[in-house]
Amino acid sequence: MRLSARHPRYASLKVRHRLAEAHRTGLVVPEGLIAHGRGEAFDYFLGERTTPKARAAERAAAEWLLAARAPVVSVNGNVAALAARELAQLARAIPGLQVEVNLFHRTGSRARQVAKALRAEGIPTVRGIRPSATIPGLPSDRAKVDRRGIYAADVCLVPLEDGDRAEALQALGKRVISIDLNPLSRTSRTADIPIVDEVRRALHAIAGEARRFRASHRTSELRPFDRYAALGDAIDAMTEGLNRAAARRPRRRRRR
Ligand code: PTJ
Repeated sequence: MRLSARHPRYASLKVRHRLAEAHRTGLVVPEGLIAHGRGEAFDYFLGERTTPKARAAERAAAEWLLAARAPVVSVNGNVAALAARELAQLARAIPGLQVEVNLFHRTGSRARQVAKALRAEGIPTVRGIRPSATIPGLPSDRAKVDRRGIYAADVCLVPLEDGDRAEALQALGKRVISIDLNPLSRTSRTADIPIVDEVRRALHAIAGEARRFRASHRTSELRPFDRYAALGDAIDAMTEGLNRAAARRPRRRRRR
């Protein structure tokens, strides 16, 4: 299919096209396309921009990842298809950040495909292809992790995660940073730092903040973060977006 750059929704159509292609190769599962549609809807409400509170959460996330003893980012099919480049930026900006494949719909070949997509963007080491540990109390394949990666991590960045695993990671004493456009999801409501932003914008922003922190100072503590305020603000931003749209709604023309 040819997309015209003059189409008003060109950027969004290009992303959809990329995901559809990734689905054809098996990197993204059909459920991933559904998840993307849901994310798009929430991003519409946000005005497809990073809100100031999301930016503050991204700054806090950068600080935590730099201060962590063993930071890990967990990568599923959607994230690999959408944001492999931004993940590579993040890995460069945060020394010691481990990148681990973690799939809900897990097959060996999908895990290898995710790793291949990440390596193609310059991430040399990808964990999680042959899992060596299990997160207790989690019935899905998301429990399968790398003993030296997620299992040993103190801070986990989990873009497009499910609520069960966010809770299971916390039960193991890990701090969880989520990226999820749905502020009502269980993942967002569970995370220690919920980032309500689009995954590529969020990863890009965290990498930028990390570079700035490293150039100025480096903190060695995980400073408290007000997750309730972050979620409340995201809901407010979406409500305001909808109210503005309602105020601008086209009026029906009077028939003569
Ligand atoms: O590759 P797999 O097998 O691990 O499966 C990945 C999916 C995404 C299918 C799986 O994790 C899943 O089913 O996720 P959920 O439960 O649908 O949750 C995905 C969440 O991510 C939803 O709350 C969406 O609103 C949100 N989301 C979708 N696209 C984006 C997003 N958040 C940020 N940026 C996006 N681009």
